Amino acid sequence: MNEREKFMFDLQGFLKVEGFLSPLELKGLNEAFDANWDKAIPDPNSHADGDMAGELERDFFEGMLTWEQPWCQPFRELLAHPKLVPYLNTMFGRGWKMDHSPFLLASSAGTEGLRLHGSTSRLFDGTQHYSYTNGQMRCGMIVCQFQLADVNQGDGGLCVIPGSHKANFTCPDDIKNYKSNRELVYNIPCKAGDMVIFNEATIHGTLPWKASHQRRSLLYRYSPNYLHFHGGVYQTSLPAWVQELTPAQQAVLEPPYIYRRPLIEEDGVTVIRPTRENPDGTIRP
Ligand SMILES: O=C(O)CCC(=O)C(=O)O
Repeated sequence: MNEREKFMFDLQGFLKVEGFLSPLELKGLNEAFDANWDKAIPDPNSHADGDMAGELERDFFEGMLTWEQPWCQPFRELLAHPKLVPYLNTMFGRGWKMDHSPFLLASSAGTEGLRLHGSTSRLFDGTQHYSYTNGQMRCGMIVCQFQLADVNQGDGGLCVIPGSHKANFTCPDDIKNYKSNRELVYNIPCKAGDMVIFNEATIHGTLPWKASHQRRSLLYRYSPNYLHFHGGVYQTSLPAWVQELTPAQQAVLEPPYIYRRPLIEEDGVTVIRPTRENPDGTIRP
């Protein structure tokens, strides 16, 4: 993560990384969805009031890590992607984990949005926050959104209020439902293959989808190594299929804990196992 990207993420509470996915990775992910479209379910988090409303609900997919081969493989490759690890190491410090199952949001023209939400800085919430102290960024949950189709400005989809991760006052309801002060809300334009990383504390949501082509946004959420944000079925040991993954990919799926937790190096391959003599897993010359 370079100095320009650090400046932009600290300032805005989100960052766009252009061309994150290679054309081959993008193709593999899209083909996996094309082959499994029957697994779509209606969005379980639907909440679109005011001008976020639409005639259709978003399509939602999860559980892709356990789809049959070869369809699960492109999703597994993203878990500890060597281009992603430096961003997570910078935003969290060393030690982070996947929060819950990756999921896809898909929309066609006329699909509703999602009310703006985000914890800001108004109240202390360790699961959704941003701070910079002693030369280190710290974040609660981070969302990595991989765009599998173009998003032109005005198409709809992911939107943010830039800088709102540092906001101190309550966001009024008529801004949250997109009825007022629309100029505050930025619909991030992307090309297929771009990634947007945002802090869950940044006010964000979904604008109704207007484009004639389909929205396809794939979301991976990561949290600091000691916490788990999302509810649902919570596992304290790894299921058997995780043995099929690389050591780095397995480390990403470990439950929340600190003591002797495997730490992933920036190459996305090397896993450091802290010991009694080296409890923080620091690589020493
Ligand atoms: O990308 C979107 O449509 C919104 C995602 C969202 O609200 C979230 O990840 O909390």
